[in-house]
Amino acid sequence: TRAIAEPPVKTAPGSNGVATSEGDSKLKESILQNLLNTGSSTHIEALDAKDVYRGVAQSVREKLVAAFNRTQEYWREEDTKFIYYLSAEFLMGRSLLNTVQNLGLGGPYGEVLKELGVKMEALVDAEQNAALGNGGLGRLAACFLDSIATLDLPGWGYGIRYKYGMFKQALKGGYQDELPDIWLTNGNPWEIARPNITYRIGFYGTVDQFQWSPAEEVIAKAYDNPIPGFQTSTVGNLRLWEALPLHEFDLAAFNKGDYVQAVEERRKAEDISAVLYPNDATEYGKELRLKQQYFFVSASLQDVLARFRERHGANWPLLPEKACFQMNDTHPTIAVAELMRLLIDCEGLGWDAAWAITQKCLAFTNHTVMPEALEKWPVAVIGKLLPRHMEIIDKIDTIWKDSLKEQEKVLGQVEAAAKSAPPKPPKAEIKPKGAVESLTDALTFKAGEPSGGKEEPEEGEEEEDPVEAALAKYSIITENPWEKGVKLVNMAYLAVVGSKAVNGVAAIHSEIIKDTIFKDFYDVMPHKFQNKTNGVTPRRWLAWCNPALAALITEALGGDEWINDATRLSGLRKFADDKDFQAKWRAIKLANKERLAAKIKERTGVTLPTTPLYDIQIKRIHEYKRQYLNLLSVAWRYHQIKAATPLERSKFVPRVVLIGGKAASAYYMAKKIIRLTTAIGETVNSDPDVSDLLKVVFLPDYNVDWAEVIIPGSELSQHISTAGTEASGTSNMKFAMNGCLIIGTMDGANIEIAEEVGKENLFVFGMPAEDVQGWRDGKRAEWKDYDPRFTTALNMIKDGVFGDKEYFQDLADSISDMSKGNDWFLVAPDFTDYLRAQAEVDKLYLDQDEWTRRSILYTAGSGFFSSDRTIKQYADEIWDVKPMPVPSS
Ligand code: B1N
Repeated sequence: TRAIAEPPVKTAPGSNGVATSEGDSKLKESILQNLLNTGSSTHIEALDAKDVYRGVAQSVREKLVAAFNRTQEYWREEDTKFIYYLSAEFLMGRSLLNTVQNLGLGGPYGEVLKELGVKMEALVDAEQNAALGNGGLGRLAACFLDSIATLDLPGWGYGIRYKYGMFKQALKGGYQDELPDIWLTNGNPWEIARPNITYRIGFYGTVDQFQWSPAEEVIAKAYDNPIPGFQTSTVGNLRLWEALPLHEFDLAAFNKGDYVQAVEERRKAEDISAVLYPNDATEYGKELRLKQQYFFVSASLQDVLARFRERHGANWPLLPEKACFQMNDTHPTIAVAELMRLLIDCEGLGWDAAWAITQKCLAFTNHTVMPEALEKWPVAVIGKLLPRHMEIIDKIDTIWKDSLKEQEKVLGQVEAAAKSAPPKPPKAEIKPKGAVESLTDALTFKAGEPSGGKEEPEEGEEEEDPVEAALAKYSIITENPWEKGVKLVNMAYLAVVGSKAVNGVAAIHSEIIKDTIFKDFYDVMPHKFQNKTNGVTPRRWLAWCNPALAALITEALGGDEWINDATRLSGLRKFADDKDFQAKWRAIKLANKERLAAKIKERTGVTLPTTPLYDIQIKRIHEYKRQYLNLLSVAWRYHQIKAATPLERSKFVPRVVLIGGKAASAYYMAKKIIRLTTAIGETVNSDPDVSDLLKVVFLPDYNVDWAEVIIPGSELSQHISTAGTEASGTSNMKFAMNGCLIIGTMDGANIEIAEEVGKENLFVFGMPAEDVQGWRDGKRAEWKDYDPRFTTALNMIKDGVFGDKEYFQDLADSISDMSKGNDWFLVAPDFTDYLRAQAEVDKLYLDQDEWTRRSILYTAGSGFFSSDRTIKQYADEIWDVKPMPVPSS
């Protein structure tokens, strides 16, 4: 268990400015006093876990806030350069254990709680998850904050204080049911409300002579969430904004007797920070979402500019030396236009001066090539909600394209275009599903959608200027390929043009974006493009979530320095073949499996054996992540076991297959995948022929705190996206850190994990990214080579072996008969090699020594995937921000 009574590491006294030498008695006093302050009593035995949690959390908060104040005051005095991480999502998870441990207070709190007869684990479970994010992108932002603070880098996160975070997933008859995430009801001891820090945010209205008069205004109010670093007294900050009405109460309406109208404004304003959009890399496009984006971006920029002005007056050219804004995907990219507006309209700068500053202050990270997630807002929507910004974007686009005419490379194209009247583009044909022209199209357009071919202008329509036509591919404002005449703002293009640096999140992904979605931009400004391979914090994702393994690692390495310098994990390599060490390693894995099995029992009622191989796939449910591939192989395994004789059965390697993840609420196929998982589970788990050889369980409501139990207890994890579709993945890194073997495709960060751990130690399968395009636009048409095992497994679903035959029909159809353009994510052609890799898994599991040796090598090779490494690279290569630790007085 993760009782902090036995801290995995000892913090050397004085190595952390927060861990004080104050005795147990003082700490005990503080807890008891805070129990009284939070309205409980000091008769702990009579309190429930939630009450005790609140008292203990308050006592921790006192120490946290004291260090937070010292850090922030010092940084303010030093007037140092800051990194501001702008993100619509921060998936923080729980804070109590992380805060206690990061502050180096695990030992003292453990002692006192023991004395008080309280189990730390019970307190941990009493805390609500802060789930202000969807998945990888939001959790990455949280890991980054941990590393920024740990590395003493002056930096803040900026986002939205959603009242409702990621929905809670329940199962209703095996189907996903979505429930609101009411996470603030018991209060939030980890935030500091800042009623004095407020900004006005405008919407709608008109522009006259560049002056915007918003028709609607709301207030953004700040809440600070201190972020403790580890083994440092630095405590960083996550500032989240809440939306409130400008006028509390419409007295005029009230006096007219319309009470409901009187509170209408309040309701409308509060809507803006009410709920996180639960779409991970899937469709967007709601005006409220754009409102949210502008709301938090404007508040954050106003906040930074206000502090700058206080210090430096109107010396705006100095701003890039004091602030860098990292835009986490396209969600905050309206920042390009907002920074321009604030500098020009509010601070009185000229266009060129403002543009030079903007381009030096902003940087952009792309996280996906999935076309549905690449935000393109209709000009009409931006024009209505943010009319002044639309003007600015229009002008940025014009000036940008004009500037290109001077670039030699572009000049050539433009001249050529001007000389010869352009050849008439072919009429756009509606191609069969999935047929695309190029890799760009393959990765950026969905099956069945037109692949970008321009339609021939109709009779009487204006012929386009050839120069303009040559420049069209660089346009930030483009025509909607599916709706003639509808203009869209490509937010990623706006970000690329407005930023000093653009990066992808894993080596392969950073290459793909240069070849596909940003190819034309890369051609004319290659210097902007970089890679920053993602990382995860080894504090939360190894040291705190897997205390027993952490203790063994510390013992083996002769110290806990690896927690802040994960590259030292490589020191474990020399223990990989050590049988004693292997036995200890294995014993810890087994204990973690038992802890996981107990959690599963608690949350699902299912009792699982702990001797089988624990095989896990946890991530958002998405067709590109191919949970379907996993399920088909499970169906095939089930079929084989059923068909086997008793003697043959004894040769099967027992497996527990666990799948967890949420489906976006409107994602039809993803919801069917969930139901297919539960349906297979119902059939398999109750079949006496199978008994303990195979168990299939869907883990409902997968979230950060679940992950902290699942990952340490897993032996095999699946990262099996179609090559070229998963930008990076970050759970693969967490699994590797915890010594879990990987079955995966050569996609995202799997490739770099294979490099670090040794490719031969992963179960690698599937076609490489380079082949995907060929499959999608050509090979699929003739391919008839269906693996009979694939057909058998698919037919089991179609024939109703798992029930719900009609319900699964279109799911089955979606991967049947590729020649008709189905199976966009190439499940069928990868199936054979996947089964080959799975057979290797079974075989290796029989050799526990070899399995354990590899497991050790995963942890040993995972150092590169610490977010400390990632953040150092951002700080050096993009942000130019230097560590600024608070001097010990
Ligand atoms: O970002 C992660 C990566 O590790 C994953 O591979 C990637 O899929 C994920 C729209 C997204 N990309 N795009 C999103 C999230 C919410 C939303 O509304 C898109 N998430 C990712 C971290 O780099």
